Amino acid sequence: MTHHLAPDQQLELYYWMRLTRAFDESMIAYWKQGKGIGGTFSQRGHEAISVSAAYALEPDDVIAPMHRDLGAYLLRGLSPRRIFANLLGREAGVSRGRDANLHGMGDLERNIIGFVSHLPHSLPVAVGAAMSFTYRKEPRVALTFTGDGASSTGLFHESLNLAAVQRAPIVVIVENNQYAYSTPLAQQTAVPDIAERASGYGMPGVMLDGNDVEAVYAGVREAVDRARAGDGPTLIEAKTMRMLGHAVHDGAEYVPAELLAAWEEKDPIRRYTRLLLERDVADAQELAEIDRRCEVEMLDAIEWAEQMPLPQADTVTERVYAA
Ligand SMILES: Cc1ncc(C[n+]2csc(CCOP(=O)(O)OP(=O)(O)O)c2C)c(N)n1
Ligand SMILES: [Mg+2]
Repeated sequence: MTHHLAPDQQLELYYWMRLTRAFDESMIAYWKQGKGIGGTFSQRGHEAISVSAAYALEPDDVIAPMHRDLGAYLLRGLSPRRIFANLLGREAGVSRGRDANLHGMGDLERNIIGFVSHLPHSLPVAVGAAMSFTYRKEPRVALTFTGDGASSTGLFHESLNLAAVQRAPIVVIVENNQYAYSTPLAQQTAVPDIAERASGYGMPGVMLDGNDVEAVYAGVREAVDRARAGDGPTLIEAKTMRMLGHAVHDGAEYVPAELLAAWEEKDPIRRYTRLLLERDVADAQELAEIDRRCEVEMLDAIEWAEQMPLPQADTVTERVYAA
């Protein structure tokens, strides 16, 4: 392996994936009790991608996550407390309760660009950030994510074309989860492997198993190193499956049960658990201890967020247009 992960790093990846899953499960259960207010996008199936991509960056690098990248927001230092408070529209939330959602959760002190929209409006912003690093001769990299559906929009093509011709230090990850809301991949593009499109822009295209956390880490790390060395952008396609509906209100009856069952076998956390046990990096009890820690963190986050006040009405126009 080009980039060897030490045992403590492997356990860190496990922890971040577990925390992401614990957050997702708590958030969904909370909404199903009728207590949530904003849109709730399931993360199940995306944990390995969001966590290991963020793990491959330096703190100075800029990241522009999307609505299925909770793992990246957490790993980058936004606490479960602040994110849950955001989902409850509280002043203590990341966007000060301006959007009770994972949308707009930027924090420029942590080099996180707030999510602009799906389809893929963060992409040109991230390309701009990458180009600014070149102009200023800063050894920094930008990384952003987009969906399979978003990869068929005009803005995706324009952004990648510009990134390539400018040799911008950017890594673009398409999280191919087989669906764009209710539209299956085959109905929105005739290209089965989105990574293939990279040659049309003049950049390397890399296809990764998005449910293999170490494979994603290695692939992203290589692309990040290439960008930092001045060798331009990379398009990465990480294949996974959206295991739940588009958001909590969507029962996703349109997804064949056999497809979900096949992907369930490849669940990124279960797979990594098996691998860590096989390698003797930890025993079952140590992993269960990490799981418990995540549950405790989530209970604390929810209890804290529920006690936080809503924004004051007279501050409603503050920070609407800029962070
Ligand atoms: C400009 C715009 N059009 C439509 C929407 C509604 N919308 C949000 S996500 C989505 C589907 C996105 O699919 P994909 O890019 O595959 O990402 P995924 O949700 O599967 O991760 C749609 C239609 C939007 N947010 N913005
Ligand atoms: Mg999709």
